[in-house]
Amino acid sequence: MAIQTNNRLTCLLSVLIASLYSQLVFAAGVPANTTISNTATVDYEIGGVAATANATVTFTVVELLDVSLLWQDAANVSSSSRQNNVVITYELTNIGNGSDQYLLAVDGAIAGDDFDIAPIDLEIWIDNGDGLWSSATDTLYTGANGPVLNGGVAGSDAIVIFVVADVQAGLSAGELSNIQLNATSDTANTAGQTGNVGAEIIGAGDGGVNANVGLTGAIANAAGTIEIVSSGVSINKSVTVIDTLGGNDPHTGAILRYRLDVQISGSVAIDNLIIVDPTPAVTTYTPGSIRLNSAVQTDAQDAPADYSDFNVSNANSITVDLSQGSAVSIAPPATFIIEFEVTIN
Ligand SMILES: [Ca+2]
Ligand SMILES: [Ca+2]
Ligand SMILES: [Ca+2]
Ligand SMILES: [Ca+2]
Repeated sequence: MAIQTNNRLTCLLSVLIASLYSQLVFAAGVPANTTISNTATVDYEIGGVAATANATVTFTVVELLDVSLLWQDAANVSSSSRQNNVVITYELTNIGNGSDQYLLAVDGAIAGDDFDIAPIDLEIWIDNGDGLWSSATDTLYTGANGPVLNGGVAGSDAIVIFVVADVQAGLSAGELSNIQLNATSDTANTAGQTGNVGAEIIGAGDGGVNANVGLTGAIANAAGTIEIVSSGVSINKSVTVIDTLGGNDPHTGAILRYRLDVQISGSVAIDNLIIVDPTPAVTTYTPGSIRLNSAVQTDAQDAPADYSDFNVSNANSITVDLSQGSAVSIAPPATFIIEFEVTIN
């Protein structure tokens, strides 16, 4: 009878082992390199005497290599034709159960849209955690510094990635360009198993456990779209003559009151908008005559009192920095009126 009981016990444990194995190998939620033990107990009697047998199986969870990449912008990213630093946002997530580093690549030459962006005009940046791109605080991807994400640790499994594009000139409103970001598991890539779903990479997982290439093939890509929108800065210049006799004849001594109407249109914010207007020949600038939207501006370079000057930033010219030392991005629509006076010599 003892032999029969042992056979039965062996059979039960085999089922248990098979069941445990199938669950553990594919349990992405359990961190890689986690040890799981399970002890089975069998109670029985021999000749009326109670007895107990135990059997323990121990597994170490293997690492599953899986990755997800999603485009995050709510709509097409607007750009004017010829604009720098157009930012497309993606989220990279390690949906495996271990720690993995990722190789990143961007492709600006996707077919089936209206235009391509040259590789030299595309950069990949890794966010510092605030979700906003800044060249001062985020990290430029160089090929060797891909993000390390841990799918087994909540909060350490995802990161925002930016593609920053310089869009060329000569494009028309409505034209689209799809920009594809690719992320590849470094572990799968190193083993030459990228895309090989189900491949087992011996000893390549966390802590030396085996790594399995998951259903994503350990590679992901996502495309975001840039859309060209109309945008522009227009400037219109006019002059009023105020002569010394109360009329408007441009003779010696007459005042020329110049007016510049600057208009920002379209849907893309304008940066570094600086207006420079040289004093015409045979005229003399009237000190203290600069007005911006009717507000008096000083001739001195005295920001932040104002951002206008005469003959400081540019020789014998008025200069009005509407972007206030690169601090202000001007969103359309916006209108500025700049006035200044000169006298005919
Ligand atoms: Ca790993
Ligand atoms: Ca394209
Ligand atoms: Ca950031
Ligand atoms: Ca000033």
